[in-house]
Amino acid sequence: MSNLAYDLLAENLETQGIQVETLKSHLKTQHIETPSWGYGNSGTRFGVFEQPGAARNAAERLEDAAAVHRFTGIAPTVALHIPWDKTDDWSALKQYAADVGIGIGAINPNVFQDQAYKLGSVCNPDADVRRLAIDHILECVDIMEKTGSDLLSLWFADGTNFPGQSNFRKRKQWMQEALAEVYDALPDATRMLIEYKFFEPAFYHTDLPDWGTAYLMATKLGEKAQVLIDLGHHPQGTNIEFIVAYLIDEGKLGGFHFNCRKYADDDLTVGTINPQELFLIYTELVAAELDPDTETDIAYMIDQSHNLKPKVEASIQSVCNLQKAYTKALIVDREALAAAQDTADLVEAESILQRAYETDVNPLLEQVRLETGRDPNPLAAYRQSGYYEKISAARVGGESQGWA
Ligand code: PSV
Ligand code: MN
Repeated sequence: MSNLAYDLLAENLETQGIQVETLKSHLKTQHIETPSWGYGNSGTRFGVFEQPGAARNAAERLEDAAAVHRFTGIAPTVALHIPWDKTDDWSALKQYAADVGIGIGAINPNVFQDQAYKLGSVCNPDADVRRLAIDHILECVDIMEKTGSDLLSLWFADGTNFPGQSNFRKRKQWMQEALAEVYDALPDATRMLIEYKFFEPAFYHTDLPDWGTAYLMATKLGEKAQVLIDLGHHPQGTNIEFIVAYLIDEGKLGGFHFNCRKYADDDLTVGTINPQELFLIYTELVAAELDPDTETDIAYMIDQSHNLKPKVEASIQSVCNLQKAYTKALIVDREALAAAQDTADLVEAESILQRAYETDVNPLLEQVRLETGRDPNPLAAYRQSGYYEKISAARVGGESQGWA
C-alpha cells in the first residue's frame, strides 16, 4: 500500500542525495536498552506513588521491557541493577528473558544504598567497606558471566559533604585500586563503563564528577574501560555534544544513559524539553558511525525512573524520541556541512543542521515500523493491546523487590 506522506519525504530526501534504503537499514538496526528500574515503583526523596501494574520483581521487569521491544522493535535488551534484580537462579532468569523475547544487557552494581555505604563505597575511609563494595562488584562480574552480559556499568555515589571530611588523594587512589581489581576480573570481550556525575548524593565533592576524571580512570585501566555519559549528570549549560565528540576521538566513549535533565539528574523523559540538544548529540554520534575511519562501540541505554507517567508507555515514548533524534541526525547533509565549515560559512552550516532538525520524519519512521512488522504508531498500539489492563489486574499485592 502506498503511503503518500512517505513517498513525498523519500523523494525529497533522495533529491538531497540521501539514499532512503540505506537510511532505513540504519534505522532498522538501532538498539536502545531500557532499564529494569524504569518498570518498578520509584519516586523522589519526598515520596513514592505506587502505580497499578508496576513490576514487582525481575521477571515482571523483563516482561515489561519485552513489551516495549514488541511495540518499538528497537529495544531488544534490558539493563539489570543488582541487588534490585537479584535472583538465586540466573540461568532460569536468562531463560525467562529469552522466553518473553528480551536480552539481558548491562549489569549495574549497586554500591550506594546499603547502610554500610553512608560514607561511600570504594572511596570509603573504612577498608572493610571498600572490600564489601569491591566484592559486590566482583559478584556482578560473575553475574555477567551467568547472564551472558558483556557490559559492567559502574556508578559511584562516593563523595563528601563537608570541607576536610576526607582526603581527596587517598580517595582517588582507592578508586583506582578498586577499579583495577575489577578490571582484572573482567571476562574476555566484555567492557567496563565508568559513569560520572557532578553532584548528588554528595554536595561538597564527588569522586568522579566529570568526564575528565572518568576518562583518566578508564585510560589508566586499559582498552576494556570506557566512559559512560548520563545526560542528567552535568551542570546546566554543559555542551554535551562536545564531550561526545571528544571521547569518540579518543576511542573512550562506551555508553550512554539517556534522560532529560531540567534541574537535576533524570527528571524527565529523554527528548521532551531538550529535543534539539538530543539531535545535536546524535549528530556527533552519527558522524562517527558514518566515518569508516572511526571505530565505535557505544551502548545506548535509557536511565529514567517513571514516577508519574505509566511506566511502559513512558518507556515506549522515550525509545521513540531517541529514534526520531537518530533519524534527524542521519539526514544531515554531511558533505554540505563540511563544505560550509571549511569556508567558515556560519549561517549555512547552522541552516544545514536546522533543515534536518525541522524535517518531519514521522512518515519515514512509520514506514520502517511497517516494514519490520510493527504497528506504525507504537504508543497507540500499546494502548489498544490491553497489556496495561492485564498487568494492572495481575500484579496486585506481594513484596516489591527494588528501589522502592
Ligand atoms: C545515578 O544517578 C544513576 O544515573 C546511575 O546510573 C545509577 O545506576 C542509576 O542512576 C539508578 O539509580
Ligand atoms: Mn545513570
